Amino acid sequence: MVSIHSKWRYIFMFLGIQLVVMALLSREGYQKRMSYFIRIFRKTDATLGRNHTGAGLTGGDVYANLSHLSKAHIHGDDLPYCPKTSPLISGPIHVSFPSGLTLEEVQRRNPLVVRGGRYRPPNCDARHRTAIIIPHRHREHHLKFLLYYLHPLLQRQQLQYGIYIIHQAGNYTFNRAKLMNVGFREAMREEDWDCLFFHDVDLIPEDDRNTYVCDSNPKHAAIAMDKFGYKLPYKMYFGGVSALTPLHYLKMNGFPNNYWGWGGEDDDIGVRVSLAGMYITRPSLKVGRYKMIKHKLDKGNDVNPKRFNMLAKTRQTWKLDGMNTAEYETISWQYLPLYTNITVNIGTEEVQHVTVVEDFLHQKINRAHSDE
Ligand code: UDH
Ligand code: MN
Repeated sequence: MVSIHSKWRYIFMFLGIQLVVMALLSREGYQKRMSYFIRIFRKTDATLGRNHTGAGLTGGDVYANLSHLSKAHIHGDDLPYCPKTSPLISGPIHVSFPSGLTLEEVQRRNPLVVRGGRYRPPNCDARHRTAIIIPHRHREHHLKFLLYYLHPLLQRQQLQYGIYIIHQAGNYTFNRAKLMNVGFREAMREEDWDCLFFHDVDLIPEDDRNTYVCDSNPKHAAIAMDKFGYKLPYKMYFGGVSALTPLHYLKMNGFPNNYWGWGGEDDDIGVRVSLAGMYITRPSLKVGRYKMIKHKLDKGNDVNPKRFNMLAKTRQTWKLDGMNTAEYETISWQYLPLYTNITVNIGTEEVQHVTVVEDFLHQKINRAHSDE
């Protein structure tokens, strides 16, 4: 028989445990603590890279499913199509930034990637050809990590792909959107890509179900970033990583060329999508997750104070400024082992301004002629 005394003891103990659990759950960051405990129990699972525990918890090793692919397979004409959903996809990926990583190590771990950062699945014919366009200057450290995670992720998705770094030459103010226009033109000049991913260098995908394939409308892929609490910051947000077909890109006249410095250009691009009669598609919050490598605002990329005024005029400017007016000078083209580097002189604000104004006048004159 249990005495009344010890009965109460059990009741108090039970209530006490409940209180501790409730306190844990109600405090900010409880997910982290819970995932820590869960990880202890699931340790063997996680190291195999087959962790399906869902977003928010730990992820698997991005290289886990790739070791059986080998150079022994030869790209022949008679390869079957790859399956519609790749069997190599496994879900959440563990992302961390070990200090000793080198490009040589990334190269060693990606033996099937060829000159210029190209890849084709060795044992099936890819259903999709995707070019990754990355605007870049002085972020070699971030690039190394992106390549470490992106190469195996794209291979897991059985894509044919190529990675292009569009490197802005000189020290003049950075211009992210104009570099994207350069990337589009140069990549399409080289190959008939059916999808282009415009990708910040510091965003690391955390789930390989976020496929690097285009939709019927422009797709915003980086929907849940850690820096925004894994939520979309606002409905029209189109920054970080986005995917467009060549047709989408041309329909909206590409990206603006005249946003110098930080901010505004991604919203301008989002507005262009709807002005061109399209809409933004997105993966689920669970899948479109990215970690941003922490950094400060770069030298040469000060916040652009004109961005709000410019944004207010997108409706008037999008046809006058974009892919049709992107002027630049390619300085060098290098096929490196893990990517193609295109160094480009994109000029300065004044030059571009004159071009846009001239273009505007030309159009006016042409219109006046055609009205005659
Ligand atoms: N980029 C470069 N070099 C530069 C500037 C930008 O490569 O000097 C590229 C790079 O691909 C980067 C992208 O442009 O990922 C976007 O620039 P960003 O990373 O500076 O933009 P973000 O919105 O900046 O991440 C936030 C400013 C951080 C301030 C943090 C203060 N707490
Ligand atoms: Mn950033």
